[in-house]
Amino acid sequence: MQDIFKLFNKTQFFKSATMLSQCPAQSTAEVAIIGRSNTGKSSFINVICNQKSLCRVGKTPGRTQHINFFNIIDNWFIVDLPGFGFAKISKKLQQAWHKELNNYLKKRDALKAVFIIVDIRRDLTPDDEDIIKMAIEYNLLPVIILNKADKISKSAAKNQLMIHQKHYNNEVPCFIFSATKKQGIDAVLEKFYNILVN
Ligand SMILES: Nc1nc2c(ncn2[C@@H]2O[C@H](COP(=O)(O)OP(=O)(O)O)[C@@H](O)[C@H]2O)c(=O)[nH]1
Ligand SMILES: [Mg+2]
Repeated sequence: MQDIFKLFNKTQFFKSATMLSQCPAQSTAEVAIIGRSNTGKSSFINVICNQKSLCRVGKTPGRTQHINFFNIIDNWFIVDLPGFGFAKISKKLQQAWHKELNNYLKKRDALKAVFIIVDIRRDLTPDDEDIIKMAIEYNLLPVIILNKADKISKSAAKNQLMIHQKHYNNEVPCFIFSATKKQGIDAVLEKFYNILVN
């Protein structure tokens, strides 16, 4: 466990892309992080890498949809996908992005899993559910991260976990997490590492 922690701590920003065709060619295994804006994607990446400012937290997304690649080691990457569900971008741009995302999930050989970051207090959005459906269809592992667990009681968190697990017949791994309280890191990192290795 300590070794995995050390490995992720080495993660560095690699590049920013506006199109998925600009994905690094040397990647052999990568995990994409996605979710509605403000659910804590940037905080999640910072915390699993035990770094303060690898990703900018709380930054209002602009008009440009950036995809950020972080290099864990050699050919392993964490991919920070733009958050969806904010009003600033036009319908047309949103549709274009959905198409691009669909292509990436479908065609990117290096991609192994998609971590969907959600606010534990809220239901999954139709976008979240779409991503999970697409991931399953394209043979990727969807993983649900129930973030901001510090905002509710332990029993309420467990209850939310059970609801999500039941909804997907225990076929989609779900984790209770808090980026703020650094809760749930060990289990999530272990999962992350196993995905990259296999
Ligand atoms: N209470 C609480 N707040 C969080 C947690 N994770 C992120 N936040 C806050 O939620 C806001 C959005 O976080 P950010 O990482 O930028 O979300 P992103 O838009 O999905 O990348 C920030 O104000 C964070 O400090 C958490 O686990 N608990
Ligand atoms: Mg962010």
